[in-house]
This record gives sequence, structure tokens and C-alpha cells, in this order.
Amino acid sequence: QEQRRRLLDVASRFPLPSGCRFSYGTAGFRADGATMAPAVCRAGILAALRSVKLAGAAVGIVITASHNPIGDNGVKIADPDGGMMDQQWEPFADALANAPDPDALLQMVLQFVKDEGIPLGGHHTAQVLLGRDTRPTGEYLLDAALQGINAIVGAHAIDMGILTTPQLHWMVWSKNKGTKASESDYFTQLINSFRRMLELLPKDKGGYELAKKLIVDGANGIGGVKLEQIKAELSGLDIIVRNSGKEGEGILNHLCGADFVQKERVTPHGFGPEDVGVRCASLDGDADRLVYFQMSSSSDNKVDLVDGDKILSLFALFIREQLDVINNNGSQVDKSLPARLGIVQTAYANGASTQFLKGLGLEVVFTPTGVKYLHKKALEYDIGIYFEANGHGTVVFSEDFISQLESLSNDLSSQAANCSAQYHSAMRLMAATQLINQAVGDALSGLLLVEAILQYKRWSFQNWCELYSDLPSRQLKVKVVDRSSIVTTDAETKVSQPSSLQELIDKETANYTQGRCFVRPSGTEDVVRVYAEASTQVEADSLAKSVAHHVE
Ligand code: NG1
Ligand code: ZN
Repeated sequence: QEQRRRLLDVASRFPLPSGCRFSYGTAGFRADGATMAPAVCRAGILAALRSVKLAGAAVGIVITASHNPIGDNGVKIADPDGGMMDQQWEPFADALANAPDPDALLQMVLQFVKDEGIPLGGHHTAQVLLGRDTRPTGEYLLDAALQGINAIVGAHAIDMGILTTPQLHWMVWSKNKGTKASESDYFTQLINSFRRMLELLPKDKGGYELAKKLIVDGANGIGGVKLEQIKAELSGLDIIVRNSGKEGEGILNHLCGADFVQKERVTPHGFGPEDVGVRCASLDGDADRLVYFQMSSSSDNKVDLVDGDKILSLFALFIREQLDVINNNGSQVDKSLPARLGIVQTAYANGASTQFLKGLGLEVVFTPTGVKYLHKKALEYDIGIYFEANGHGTVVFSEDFISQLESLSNDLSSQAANCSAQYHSAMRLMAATQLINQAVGDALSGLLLVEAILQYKRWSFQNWCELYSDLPSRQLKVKVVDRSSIVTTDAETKVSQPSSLQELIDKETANYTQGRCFVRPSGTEDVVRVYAEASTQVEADSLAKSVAHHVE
């Protein structure tokens, strides 16, 4: 019938080129943008099916390849809670993307619909929100996604335009909560909660006053564009956007952006000696990663880097401090706010950060690489803070915690104690729950929370940077014939296959003081990644190099 015809039609419009193999990796499908249309079309089908399965809840599609080169593109699906698509559907995503011909695709969908009990063909509805970044292949792939969505009877696609990845995730999350979900609602929430944070700054503290000037490297992507739109409304900050993506400013992610700065530890394109001593931030191409940096001398282009681990540490300190004030305050009001606070990291977290966080008595846990794992783990806590070293992360608050916080704030404000430290801490936490993106790591909201906390703590960039010293580390990529031949375990810290490899890694690592090393196949590139840490840069480099030899 109609449904069958539509699926056969769309599949024949987007034949799979021979030799193409897609895999739903760390962040969806990724490849050369020009080859992506069949996979994106099928992701459209998949997203529509997901929405039908979930009783018409809004599902999202983001077309982006994040920090990767401009010629690449990718597609990923956001679940109704704004997070990554449930991993249980990934095997079907892979199968669907690689279905060799229209008939195979149709049979595969029909079988899956049956197995999953998806009410296809009934009077179902489905809605899919779409967003894309600024890549030149974006519009072409958007069309492929729309055709895929429209191949499912009853599905309704809503193009939200060119957005940061976290904006689209936020819109999906908001829409399903029943709250306002447009771009201007997103901006209003950021601007208002940031202003609220500043209103709650302690008034009686003297000392260092944070410079208002902040230079932001937009990676020539969408983040800079959006920041330009709202910066005038960000009270108390004087933001200058470089690599803003305007005509002639440069190429997306090329010699700029969070990935470049974090890996190379040098200034991005467009920064020079005149910026020495100025606080700078860098976003990636779709604005879901954030790092900070500062040039300390004009004689070279090296930077002092604040990576995801240090952003996480700042957030953890701030939140813990507010909880401590609320719970240990011996003042008039006897109210407490029990909260399980969890820190989630990956093996790429600098060892010094883990030691620092554990030293504060915080609970630190590890997951494999990829936000889908970190986010899920963080949701197990009342307050979960997660970050990848590369700058992707956020803070998630449980509904239960938020409602307790709300009722505590009400209690405190109705008592004559509404000028108390306790009340202010509760209000700060409340503002933070509004400011920080609850769906996914978001460079814009993260940046505003960082700025508010630095002002709150009266810290300079240098104070923040010196929270602990990073252990020297080195990352290498190794090309191998088949990267899937390497299998890892223990949150990717150990190789289980080939079995001899882990022994070789252990043997090499034992030669270094504070040595730590692991390897894993990338989920987004056709490489095996090697990570090494040691007490000096020379040692970290040498450890990484010798382990890379064993991988080759
Ligand atoms: P892979 O290629 O699986 O290492 C990379 C990043 C992840 C994550 C994804 C998605 C590193 C080492 N890995 O994954 O953290 O950001 O891309 O973009 O940075
Ligand atoms: Zn990104």
C-alpha cells in the first residue's frame, strides 16, 4: 500500500553507492558530505519511526560533522529527552543505512516495525525537528532527511534552520516538556538566567575584578554567528567574536576552534600578540564544545589552556560550595537539601584533574568516550556533572532535586531570612539549572556559566588555570587496516583484543613515572587513537610513540 510505495520510492531515489559502509558511531553517521545523502535519508526514516514508536513525541535530527573538516558532514538523532538516540536502536540504524537496495530496505523496515510493535499505518503521527550547521552540504542533506521523514505516512518534519547542535537538542527537550521551544525562547532563557546569576553575585567581597573583555574564537562556525546575535544583551560582558564565520574570515574549523586549540595548544588563526593576557574562549564548529585559553607571552603562540576537565572542576567547586552553604549553615533556618553529586569523566580526562576532584572528596566515575555514555551516567545522580577533556559537557539536575530546590527556595524566601546566605545559594543553583543546557553539552550556555562563576569567585583566568597542573599528555592517531580488530574494556582503559597488545602497553607504561596509556578505535574517524600521559612532555611523547608502534 501507500507506506510500502513511499519507502520503495525514496530508497530508489537515494541508492547506496557500492563500497559505502556507514556505522552509527560515537556521534551518528559521519563521512565526506557529498556521499552522505543515502545515510541521511535513512536517518530521516529512522527518526520518523522513532517518533511513531514514542507516541508522536518530537525527535530531532542534527546535520553536522562538529569539529571535523568542512568537506565532512554527518547526521545524528536526538531522542525526545534531548539526549542521543537510545543505543538499543543503533544496530537497526546501522542495518538500515547499509541496506543494499530498495527491497531490502523495505523488508528491513517492515520486520523492525513488527519486532518493535511500531503502530505504522494506523492513525499515528510523528514529528521530527531538523537542524543543521553551516557546512555547504547542509542544505542538500537537509533535503535528503526531509524525503526520508516524509516516506513515513503521518510524519511531520519541522525545519528549524541553521542552529548550533545544542540548540536543536534543547528545542526537542523543551518541546516534549511542553514549554516554549523556539530559538528566541532559547536565547531568552540564556540571557535571563545569566543576568540572574550576576544579580546574585556577593556584594561584600573585595579583591580581583574580572575583566569584562572576552574574545571568542567561533571556529568559523555557527556558534560565533549566534553569539553575535545575543552578545549586546549579555550584561557585564564585552564579547569580541573572531573567526565568526563571516564571508572571508576563514574556513570552518581550519586552524581554529576548540578541537584545534585543545590538541595543538596554540592560538587559533586570527589571534596575535595584542591579545596577550586577555581571557579567550574557543568553540567548535557546531558549538557543543568549549575550551578557554590565554596567551601568556608575545614571543610565541603557545597558550595556557583550560580544557573540559578544568571547566568541570570549576562547575564542581561552585555547585559544591552552594550545597555546603545550604546544608552546613548553622543559621536561623534549619533546612537542608540532600543531593548526590556525581562527576563523570572518560579515560581522556587528565589524570591531574581526576586526582584533584577525588581530593575534594567528590565521587568520580568513568564511562567510554562519547556523550551518550557520559550523559546517561550523569542522569543517575541528583546533580551529575560530566565533561570530555575536549570541552563537551554539561550539568544535569534530576527533576526531584529541582523540585526540592524550588520548595526550599520558597521556604527560605517566605521566612524573614531572604537575605541569608542560604537563600542566595539556593537561588544561584536555581539560576544554574536554567542557564546550563539540560539536554546536551552547549558551548554558549557553558561559557555564560563559566563567566558567572569566575565573577562569583573573583577569580582571574590565571587563578582558574592554576587550580591544578595538567600532566603532560600526547594523543596520536594510527591508521590500521581494520580498527575494529581492537576491542577495549574497563571504560576503554584496557585492550581485551588482541590479547597481547595490553601486555605490551603495560610494559611500555611501566618505564615512565606517572605513566598512563590507552588505545581505542575512534568512533568518528578511521583511526586508532593512542593517548599517553607522563610526568614530562618528552616522556608522554615517547610513551605514545612506542605504543603507537605496537598498534601499527
Ligand atoms: P572518537 O572519534 O570516537 O574518539 C571524538 C571525540 C569524542 C567525541 C566525538 C564526537 C576525542 C578523543 N574523541 O570521538 O570525545 O567528542 O568525537 O564528536 O576527543
Ligand atoms: Zn561539536
